[in-house]
Amino acid sequence: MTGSTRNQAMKAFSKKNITLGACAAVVAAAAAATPQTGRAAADWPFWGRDASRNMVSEEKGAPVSFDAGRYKGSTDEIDAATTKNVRWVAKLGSQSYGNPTIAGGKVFLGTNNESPRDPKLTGDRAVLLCLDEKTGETVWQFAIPKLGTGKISDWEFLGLCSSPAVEGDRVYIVTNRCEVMCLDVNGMANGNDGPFQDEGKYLADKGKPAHTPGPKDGDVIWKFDMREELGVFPHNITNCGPLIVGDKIVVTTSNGVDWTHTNIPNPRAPALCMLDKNTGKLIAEEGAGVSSRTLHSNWSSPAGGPIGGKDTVIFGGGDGWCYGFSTDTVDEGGVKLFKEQWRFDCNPAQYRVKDGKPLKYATHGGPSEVIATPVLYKNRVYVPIGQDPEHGEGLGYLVCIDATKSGDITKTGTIWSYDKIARSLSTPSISDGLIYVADYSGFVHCLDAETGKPYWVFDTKSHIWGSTLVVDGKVYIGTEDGDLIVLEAGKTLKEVARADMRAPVYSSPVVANGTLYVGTPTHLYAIGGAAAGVATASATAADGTTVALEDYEAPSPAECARRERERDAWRKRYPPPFPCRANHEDGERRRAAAGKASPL
Ligand SMILES: [Ca+2]
Repeated sequence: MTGSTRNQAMKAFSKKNITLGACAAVVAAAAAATPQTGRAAADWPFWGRDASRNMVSEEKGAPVSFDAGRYKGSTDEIDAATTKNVRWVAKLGSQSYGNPTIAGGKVFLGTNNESPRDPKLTGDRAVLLCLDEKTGETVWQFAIPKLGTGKISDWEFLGLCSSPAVEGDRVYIVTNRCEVMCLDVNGMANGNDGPFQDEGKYLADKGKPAHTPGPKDGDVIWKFDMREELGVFPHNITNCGPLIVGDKIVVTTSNGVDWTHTNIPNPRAPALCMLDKNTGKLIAEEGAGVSSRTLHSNWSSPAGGPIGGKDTVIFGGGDGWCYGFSTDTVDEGGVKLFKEQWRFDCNPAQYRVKDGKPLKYATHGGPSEVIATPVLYKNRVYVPIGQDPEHGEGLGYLVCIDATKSGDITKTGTIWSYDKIARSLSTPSISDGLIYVADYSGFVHCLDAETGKPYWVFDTKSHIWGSTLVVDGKVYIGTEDGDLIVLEAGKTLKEVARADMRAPVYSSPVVANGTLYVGTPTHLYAIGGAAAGVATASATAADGTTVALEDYEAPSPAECARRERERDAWRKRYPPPFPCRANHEDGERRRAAAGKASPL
């Protein structure tokens, strides 16, 4: 990202109303499933639910009928009485990108400090929130100070981007300060567990006296500073949903270019590292040279699982290649490295070189890195390429890789590829032989997972940052324009429902224990969930009914206009970090000029 566009973003958003194809807010469902019939209820403890990162849940009866409610007057507080089937709404900061993870009766998620929970810890910080799964009330928070580098390595107000990974009584994150951190899920309430004991000093602003941690503060077990220990130069911000493999934790470093966007300050620093999850000690680093070829940054979270009986880490590189690493290590001059099994260039040759000349990065038809998380499914890896949303729209590519091969498998490992997808940040979902994947230009694609044959493309008419969730025969996707759209899973395209979230949905919906979680930058909604035996917060909530599409009454023009005003007010209060809307208009112009309404 570059920093000069913030004001333009504000202008772009205040000038233009957000127009949507539909104003439907109370969403409708054709299926008669109710939360009470929920089965296979389970936690969602990691980014992507498990190591394969395939965002498919086995739960039944996930909520589709709900209303996100109205703001109280001109405030950004949701009036609970106006919500429908919403169990609780938690106020977040002003920007939240990562997903909530749900485990052991708690909900963990990252945000910034624009709704400070502790009057003693104010100012810009990245915040890990731990909420009660039943009530949404704050159990504890960890409000991490900024690095002070500005946009170069810890962009103002972006908050904690990492989706926490929870296992037992430990929660793992990668902080805005480029640290891997292990915390106690119980926070300070049960005492200060260690070895790390310096929370008070850590939480204090530079030059200020140490904070006195209380029972509502987070409790750090250990931390590993990737800038100090590995010489990482994070570009803009550090992001990663940590991967846990046995006793090891694998994380992306976010090493990348500096403010010039042409210089890589440390091309020898790894893009990926592996630590002992119990001690935080370094086990191995990536030595494949990813950083030296990095186009922008390394933000893709690792996936993993057994391939041919061997624990394998799958990594989408900032160089646009995808890698399979064994968790075995090799010693190279005293440095322990991941053992590389295979590598695959996810960019087709024509995105790299044209007429013998390398194509420039960030141009519409040039090469891209991997930001989405590769998905491991039946010994195959599915991964799209994409770029920072600030770079706008551009050509994408989706590949299906045979992960059982070894060496450079760009030529030999392609099972199929698909070029009708735009740049994508979205992690695919694979279910019943079909792959669903969204792109940044706003299209959701459904293809045959075996052959790559496309079945349908759905235009959300908005940008998409987040990923699809498949649950109970439905595909959920959130959009930048603030819709949560529900499509029928299957070879035939059908829109089932649409909810107006009143604010952009940058994150991905997840489902845990019968509850659907949808996050906007400012609020986290826990939707439905009567099956979990939870008290309902609003008068109309969790009535267990769904509204059939044909019985659904569309809101009046006056109500639609009111909602538009509400969205506009939200966007004026919380302008995005760069002109998203202008980017989308640019994409629409390109498609119109090419005479294409859809990429197919
Ligand atoms: Ca503790």
